[in-house]
Amino acid sequence: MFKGALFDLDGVIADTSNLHFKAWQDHARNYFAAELPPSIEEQTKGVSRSDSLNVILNYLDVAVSDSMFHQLLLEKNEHYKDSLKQLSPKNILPGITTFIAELRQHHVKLALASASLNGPVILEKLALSEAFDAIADPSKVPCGKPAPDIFIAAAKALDLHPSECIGIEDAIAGITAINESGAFSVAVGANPELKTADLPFLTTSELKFETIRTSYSLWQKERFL
Ligand code: B16
Ligand code: MG
Repeated sequence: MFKGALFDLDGVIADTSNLHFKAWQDHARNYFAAELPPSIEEQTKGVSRSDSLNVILNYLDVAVSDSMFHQLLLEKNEHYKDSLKQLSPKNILPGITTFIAELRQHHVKLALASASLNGPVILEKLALSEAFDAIADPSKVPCGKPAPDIFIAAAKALDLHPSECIGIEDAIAGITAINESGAFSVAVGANPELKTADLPFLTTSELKFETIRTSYSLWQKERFL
């Protein structure tokens, strides 16, 4: 049985990933008179703010000065934070409250492994801070997703080895990060590339504790064969 659950935030706990993309989309329109396609939304999911901006500038084939780069980051975050003003427990994705309660009933420890520097504020607004035993700080890890660092840090914050944990993600970069960390990866989302997860689900409402427990046990046994 796993002892820890390492949660991504945007797109797993709350419906905030579209707010990130909306902020980037508005930036692209205002500054570069351009539209960002859905493929860019996918490429920026789970990816840090500055890495996301690099993805967008590459797509637009635009070079900007360092000061402009920082200005764009700052403004994007202000815009994003404005959109969080109304955030409340109503924004928790379907099934997540029950899933978290089930994990806690089974004495599973919970850690946040989000790339977002706004993670602690968002958990607070969702009234979920108390449910989490630890929050891994993305500013303190050497590399962002798809590197495994944030999941390794989250497991460590729970005093666990990653292999004793499940990680839950909606982003391809995030699933790669969990797989590299040595934790058991659970994906939520319809993108076929998420099938590289140990256990993929289409939506958060399908996250079932018993299904995950059974699949994790098989995975553990196979690792030692
Ligand atoms: P911030 P996650 C990620 O959160 C988002 O998916 C990604 O779109 C965003 O760029 C990143 O956080 C950084 O967020 O600008 O708030 O620091 O999915 O890892 O929970
Ligand atoms: Mg995410």
